[in-house]
Order: sequence, then structure tokens, then C-alpha cells
Amino acid sequence: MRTTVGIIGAGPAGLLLARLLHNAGIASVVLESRDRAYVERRQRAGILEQGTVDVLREAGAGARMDREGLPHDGIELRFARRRHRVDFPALTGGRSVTVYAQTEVCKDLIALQLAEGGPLLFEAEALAVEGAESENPRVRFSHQGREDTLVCDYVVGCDGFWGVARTAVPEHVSRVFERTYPYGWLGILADVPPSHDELVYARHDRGFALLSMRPARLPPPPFQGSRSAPLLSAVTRAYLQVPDGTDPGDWSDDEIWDELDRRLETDDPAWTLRRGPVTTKSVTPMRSYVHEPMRHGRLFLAGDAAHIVPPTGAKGLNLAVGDVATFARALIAYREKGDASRLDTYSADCLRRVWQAERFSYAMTTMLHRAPDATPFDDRIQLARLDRITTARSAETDLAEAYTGFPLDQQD
Ligand code: FAS
Ligand code: PHB
Repeated sequence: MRTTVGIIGAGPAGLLLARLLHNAGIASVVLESRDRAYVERRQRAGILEQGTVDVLREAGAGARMDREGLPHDGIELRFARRRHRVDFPALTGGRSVTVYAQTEVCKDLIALQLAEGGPLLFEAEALAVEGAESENPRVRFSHQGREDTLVCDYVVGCDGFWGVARTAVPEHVSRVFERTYPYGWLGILADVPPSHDELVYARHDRGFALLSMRPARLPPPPFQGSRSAPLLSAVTRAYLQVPDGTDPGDWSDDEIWDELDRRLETDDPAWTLRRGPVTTKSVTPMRSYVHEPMRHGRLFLAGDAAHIVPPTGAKGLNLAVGDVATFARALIAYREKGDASRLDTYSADCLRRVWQAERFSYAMTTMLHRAPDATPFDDRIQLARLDRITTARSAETDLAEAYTGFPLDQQD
């Protein structure tokens, strides 16, 4: 098999890259080890930065997102029984985010790829990347019980944290930067409208809690004067900080709602937590990880294959989109103008954005989660950091800019 760009992995990074290359008339083949149903059902991110929304629209993959996604103009920070709203457009000159699940982004891109794009092989596992330093790198893969080789001009590893692409970078070239956290997130989906029309990030002595949502088809609840888009229909997505290695089966639905209630406590009499049947439960470990460089010869790494952020900053999916948009623009510039400079600076360009997202995600995580060995001094520092954000416009603006995401072209 032969193609121009061999793409390993059909997560948001791989699928969007195939779409961007297709729109530019550049051939690619996508190899995905799992089946379609698994990829389309895998619950992950839910917040799209403005830049991601723009790239999906430009790629012709934004129609359903625009119909069903929920534009959000702010988030709430909750701590010490206080409620503070961060107004994104006011602090960033008009930027906001959109609530639209990663599963739906993948469904939209898979449908487009199968209808119009190049080959997308499910249950095709990449076994190794060979010849990355040559003019024609190859991907050895297994598919339908046979081993085959995909010969390419470029290979882009979009195969996530546990993929094979990164292992093709020689050890003496690789530099790894990592931080793990002694806690994870117990995440639920629940068949009940959200208790608030924007996301709520709560810092509490008992640990972190997050109230989020997913667009869904439900009758609209009676909300008075909601600022963000009227809730066409949404269900609750919520997260609780739990000790690392927690088994989700150890938490009953009632225990989860009771704990959410405790951590979201506030003096605001208008607040009530809406409870309902929990439909999914899972635990996600927390890690910060960066692999440098993100390019080795004709092998490029994108998304979770090169970097992981704790989800507190809602950056994972958005970083993956930024990487493949940067690669696509660089390859198009080379093919159309013979200008290889952006291919040459791909790693540096992406890493500048990645480290800003790592900085923000680390700051949000350490400000809002309570470490098992936290001291009263640590607690006070967290509250002082939150007090600073809620009383100093410069600090609040830094959070709003980082959360809504920096425009892609500003960074490349
Ligand atoms: P992905 O991991 O999404 O995709 C990689 C693909 O490569 C997968 O489909 C995999 O099956 C395939 N693959 C792997 N090895 C292969 C091989 N050898 N051959 C062929 N295919 C191979 N971010 C948030 O902002 N909010 C969240 O709540 C959130 N929750 C998360 C929960 C979990 C459990 C995880 C792991 C991540 C979460 N993230 C979240 C981050 C998430 O959104 C990622 O950043 C995003 O999925 C990255 O996309 P990709 O780089 O495309 O990698
Ligand atoms: C989600 O909706 O899944 C979500 C939202 C915000 C985060 C992380 C996850 O920071």
C-alpha cells in the first residue's frame, strides 16, 4: 500500500488531519486499531475552544456542531461557599467555548471520511513505524489477519498515549517531561438536566468537583435569564476528585450525588443540585506529559501521542486539533509553494502552544484539587490564588484567555 501521509489513529487528531489533507487534495490513509463503534462511543472531552470550532467549520465538519453544540460565554468558580462567574467575552474581546462531545466530533469526521475521504481502516493495528529518517517511512500493520506495509512520504502518529509511533523516535533523541497526580476523576453521565447553565469548577476541602454537561434531546428545563445559549437540551456530566486507582464500582449513585452536594455547597439560596439516574461511570487518571521533539525525520507526532494534560483545563482535544492544523498548513505550504520552513519548525511551533496549555492545566489542577498530604498552609494558598483570580482583572483575564484558547495563527 502507498500513500502520501500515513496516519496512525482515528481519534480526533487523526480524523481531522485526514479531513484537512483531503480538502487540500493530499492523499492519506488512516489506520485505527479499534472498531468504529468503540471510537464513536469512547467518552472523553466535551469543551471546544474557539480555535477548534473555527478549524472544524473550515474543514466542512461543523454543521452538526453548530446545530447541537452549546456555546458557553463563561464558567463558574466555586470555593469557600462563594460563587464567581468568569465572563469570557468581556475578558477576551469576544471569545467563548462550545460544549460538544468528542464522541460527536469523531462521529461527524468518520461519516465525512467514509463518504468523501481516503481509506479509513478500522481494526488495523500499526505494529511499527520504520525508516522515519528516510524519504519513504513505512508503517507495518496488521489487518484482517494479514500483515501489510503502508509506504508513505510522511507518517503522522495520532495514536494517543499508548500508541506505537512515539516509540519510533530513538531514545537518545527523546526528552520526556512528566508529572503524575495522586488523584483521578470519577466521571459520570446522568440522565437529568444540568443544575446550572454553565460549567461549575469547585474547590473544596473534601476535594475537587466539576459540573459539566452534554447536549442531548430532552424537553428544555424552566431556566430564568440564562446568559449562555438556552439549553436546547442537555444532560449532566460531572466529575469528582477521587484517590488514584479508585474503582468506580465502589461508588453508589447516591454516594456520588451526596458528595457532589457537599463539595458544591454555597450560601446562595437559589442553588440546588438536580439529581438523576447515572448512566455511565468511569475513573480517569491524571497526568501531565510532554515528549520532545514532536518530529523525527519524516515522522510527526500529534495530540496525545506527544503530550497529555490533566483535564482540568479542558485542553486535551483542543491541543490535538492545534497540532494537526499546524501540520496540515505546513505540508500544504510545502506542496504549494515549496516552502518547507513550517515543516521544519513544526515541533517548536506546537511545543510553544503545548507548554502554555501544560502551564494552564497544571495551574488549574493544583489550584482546585486537594492533595492527600495537603497542609492548612496549602489550603490557604489555594484560596488566595482563587481570591486573586476573582478580584484582579489581570489574573481573571489570564484564566479566560487560556481557557478559551489562543488563536491558532497567533501561535504558529
Ligand atoms: P486519542 O487517544 O483520542 O486517539 C488515538 C487513537 O489511536 C485511538 O482511537 C486508538 O485506538 C488508536 N491507536 C492507538 N494505538 C494504535 C495503533 N498501534 N494502531 C492503530 N491505531 C492505534 N480531555 C478533555 O478536555 N476533557 C475530558 O474530560 C477528557 N477526558 C479524557 C478521558 C480519558 C480517559 C482520556 C484518555 C482522555 C481524556 N481527555 C479529556 C483528553 C482527550 O480528549 C484527548 O486529549 C484526545 O482524545 C486526544 O486525541 P488524539 O490525540 O486523537 O488521541
Ligand atoms: C467535560 O465536559 O467532559 C469536561 C469539561 C471541562 C473539563 C473537563 C471535562 O475541564
